[in-house]
Amino acid sequence: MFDKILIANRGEIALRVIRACREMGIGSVAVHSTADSDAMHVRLADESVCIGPPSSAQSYLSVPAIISACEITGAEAIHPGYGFLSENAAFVQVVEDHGLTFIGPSAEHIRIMGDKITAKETMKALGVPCVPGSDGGVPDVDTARKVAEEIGYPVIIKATAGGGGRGMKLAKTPADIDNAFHSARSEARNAFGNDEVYIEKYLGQPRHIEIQVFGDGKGSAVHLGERDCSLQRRHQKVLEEAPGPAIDAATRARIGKVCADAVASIGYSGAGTIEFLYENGEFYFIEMNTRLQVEHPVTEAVFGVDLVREQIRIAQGLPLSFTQDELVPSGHAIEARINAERLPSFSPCPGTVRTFHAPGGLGVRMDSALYGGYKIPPYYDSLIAKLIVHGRDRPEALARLRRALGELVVDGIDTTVPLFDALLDNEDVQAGNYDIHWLETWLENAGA
Ligand code: MV4
Repeated sequence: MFDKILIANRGEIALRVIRACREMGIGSVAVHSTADSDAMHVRLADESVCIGPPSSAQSYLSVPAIISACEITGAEAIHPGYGFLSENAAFVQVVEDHGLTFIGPSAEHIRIMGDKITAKETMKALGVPCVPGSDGGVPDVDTARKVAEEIGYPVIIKATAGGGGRGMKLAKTPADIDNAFHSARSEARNAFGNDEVYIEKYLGQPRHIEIQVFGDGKGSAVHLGERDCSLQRRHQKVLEEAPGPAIDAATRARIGKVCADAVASIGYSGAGTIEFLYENGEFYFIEMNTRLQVEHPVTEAVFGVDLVREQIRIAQGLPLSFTQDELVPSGHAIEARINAERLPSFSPCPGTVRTFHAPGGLGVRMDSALYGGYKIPPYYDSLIAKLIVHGRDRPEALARLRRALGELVVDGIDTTVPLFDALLDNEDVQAGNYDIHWLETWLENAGA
């Protein structure tokens, strides 16, 4: 049993982990930059250590500073949250070399999934359905042209070191392939220091469906259904829901089993998310995330489990606290990601929060590190709150989200709350009728 966990993160996710620690009787250590001395995660943790100046590179991403903070406080394990060092295999190696426990998968699994070509080859070999495309990397434009002819246009060229939408180029016709290939390569070289690329058939109107999985690191794994995260702007998720409006119980059980079996057979440990494009009733694997995700609370709501508690248990070598048969989804959950941004441009809007009042009541969860008088620093992500609602069915969840948004007060800064009010008025959103391009198209039309 861990006595003390260090949380290598800030904001709402640091609070999320501190809360799980407290319920488990485990001490918590917050780390913070000088810009975050007054942050809620510092106040809520049992102890805190200042690890550097405001810039993330010198604080939340500083491996020596974080390892030192463990040594100073006697923390035995590190929870990375999401972002920052959460998918950094070299960091995991350093953590383990210092006799500490990383709360997450092995460095090896992070490395495999971080390289998108290797991830896809691994998943394909495990029987996970993938987007048709090149077998491995594409070394030159002639090979690119050949593969594209085989799978048919349009095609998309992706960087193996990319992910999350970075380093992708679309080729609609053979005339585009030369430019797409060379610009994907050079962008990848500049952005990631790795210019290896691969090709896929471009899917025109898919949904983004992701499956939550959990491995015990000993060859057993379960799935916790899907989330539909199609409502995105510039590869930033805006609203997520579970279950997916387009997914029925039989489909969930089928793709869920494929995913659980895949991660079980590689001996995966901890939380993971397998991302798919879903079009015309078919799933196509694109990437696997080897961390807890921002939108994990919708899964927690629908399955009634504490995923952070489960991560901590697995990291201690304990068994999963549920079997697949015990995991039965109930009702519908929706998460609204509220950012400190000014509409309609979505430009970041840091500043001092004058008044903060969180909504409450039945089926409402607010994950936020905000408080009245808090000064949002300009150095980090603009996410300020996740409002998660749970209802018996989707209409109830939608009504509850509208009601909760009405109770929320954030004065002194601009937020994206008005966007959600408008989305809830939209009949496509009400019907769950949207794909990955819906939100950007709607925003363009709203701006015109
Ligand atoms: C695709 C695609 C269409 N076809 N791959 C963007 C993020 C990265 N995870 C994968 N992405 C895409 N890959 C093929 N073969 C379209 C996207 C895509 C997208 C995917 C999920 C959610 C939003 C998106 C927005 C634009 C493009």
